[in-house]
Amino acid sequence: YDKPTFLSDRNLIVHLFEWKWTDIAAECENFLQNYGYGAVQVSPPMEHITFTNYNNGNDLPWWVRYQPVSYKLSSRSGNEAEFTDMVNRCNKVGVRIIVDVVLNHMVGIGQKKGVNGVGSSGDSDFDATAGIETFPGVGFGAGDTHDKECDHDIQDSDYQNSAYNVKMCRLSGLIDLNQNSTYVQGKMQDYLNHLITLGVAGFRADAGKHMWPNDLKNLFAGVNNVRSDIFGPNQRPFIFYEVIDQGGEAVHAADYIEIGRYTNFNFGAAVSTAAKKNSNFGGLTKLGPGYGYGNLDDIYVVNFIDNHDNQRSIPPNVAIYKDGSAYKLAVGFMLAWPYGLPRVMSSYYFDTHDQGPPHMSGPYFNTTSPTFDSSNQTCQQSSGWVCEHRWPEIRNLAKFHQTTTGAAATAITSGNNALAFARSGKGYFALNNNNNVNFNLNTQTTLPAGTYCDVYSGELVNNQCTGTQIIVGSDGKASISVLPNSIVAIHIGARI
Ligand code: LM2
Ligand code: CA
Repeated sequence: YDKPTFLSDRNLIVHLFEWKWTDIAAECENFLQNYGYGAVQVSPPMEHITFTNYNNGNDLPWWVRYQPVSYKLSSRSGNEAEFTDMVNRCNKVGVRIIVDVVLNHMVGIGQKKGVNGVGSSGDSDFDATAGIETFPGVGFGAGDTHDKECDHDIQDSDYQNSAYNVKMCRLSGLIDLNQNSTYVQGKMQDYLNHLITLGVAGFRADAGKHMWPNDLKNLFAGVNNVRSDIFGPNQRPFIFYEVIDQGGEAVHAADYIEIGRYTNFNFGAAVSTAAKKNSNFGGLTKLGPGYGYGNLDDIYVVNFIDNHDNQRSIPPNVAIYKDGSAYKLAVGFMLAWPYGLPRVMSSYYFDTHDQGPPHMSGPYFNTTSPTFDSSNQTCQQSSGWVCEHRWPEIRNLAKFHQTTTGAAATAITSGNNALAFARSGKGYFALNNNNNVNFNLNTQTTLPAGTYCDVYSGELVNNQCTGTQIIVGSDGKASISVLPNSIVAIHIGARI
């Protein structure tokens, strides 16, 4: 489950948070395949709650996606036919689909039955009244939950003291499922196998921390291999677990590494702290296994700067799209430094925590599509989508990530709030996190002689650099001057 089921030089995930299936299909074809993105993490595709009275009927929060009503593929992002078309079209251009699966729980206690938006079960409406808890759309009842063991919320102190309560009690009121039951496992296996039959590559297991690793092991053991016509013979799905473990808690990320990877929140925290100038960026040349708590071996971690949850914290303890160059430096470093499997966040603009994705007025449920600026391929702000993954600096570092696949970091230079390293024979990366002084290098790049385009300030277009040019001599050396709060990155895929 550790091994990404992606094309071998595309070990990079982009989370297209709340995107519609039709838009993702087009994005795979028109953009992602050209920049080394290997997989899309999609929002949960199952049927979820809806309601009509939120924010005076003008919005529907993003978090409805984390309240499953059934495992039918019917959601704000689209229906089963659209989902299937997306998987097919993305696979065709070598971009995989990773599904966010919500297996810990169903809806929140007390969520009203009889929802009447798109995605409701219609004739199989659920009832989430405490003690009743029936979900005819999937076939779960109160006996399939952890109510007997714990019928109240996880308390803050449980995170320090009780792994049992973290796994058996309700996560903010959400009806907690018993993954130890073979009946419950069977229903979940049906769901996961359905997705595999449609051609998905793997799963992000939501709320992984709140389920027992041993139950997950048994659950996934009953899940089929991914399709051999797409992935080759005998391939297991790629799986990573949402486990927030930054130390000092009862549940450890290390408990999950036998059954897949975990979301390494320690990576984004360390890089963001440096990017926000609260620690020395030069120290990150050691970021990897053993760097600090939770940074386990390469094959166990999915790394990211921010995710859809912590970008909404007030104030965020990580860098996010609102941080401008600090964010570009953080994501740029993640994409250049060879550690773990990186995931790029792609957001919509938001002002408040709960705010849903861009949508039509009137039928609030209808998400609207991103629109693109034809001159530079970015998303138009007026469409409401940020599309960090299309920002020139980030997409070109994504390409750097692809081009340098498998090349070790060598010739590492650690400066004061600055660092630089080669990706042996494939690329060179230098980052300056100072406000006032340039970071000047006269350095061995390990690259063949030639004229390279800095892909942070520009790119290679019609055999010319639109940004800075860097000349590498026949001895592999180059003079590089990195401006304050900036990056210089060159690679063998962008050479004149
Ligand atoms: C996750 N990872 O482990 C997701 O990344 C995170 O976004 C999910 O929480 C969480 N697990 C559960 O799937 C979000 C959101 C919560 C929201 C839940 C359920 O952060 O605020 O809770 O989804 O939709 C909401 C309300 C909360 C209410 C609950 C139950 O905010 O006040 O609790 O629904 O109705 C009474
Ligand atoms: Ca649980």
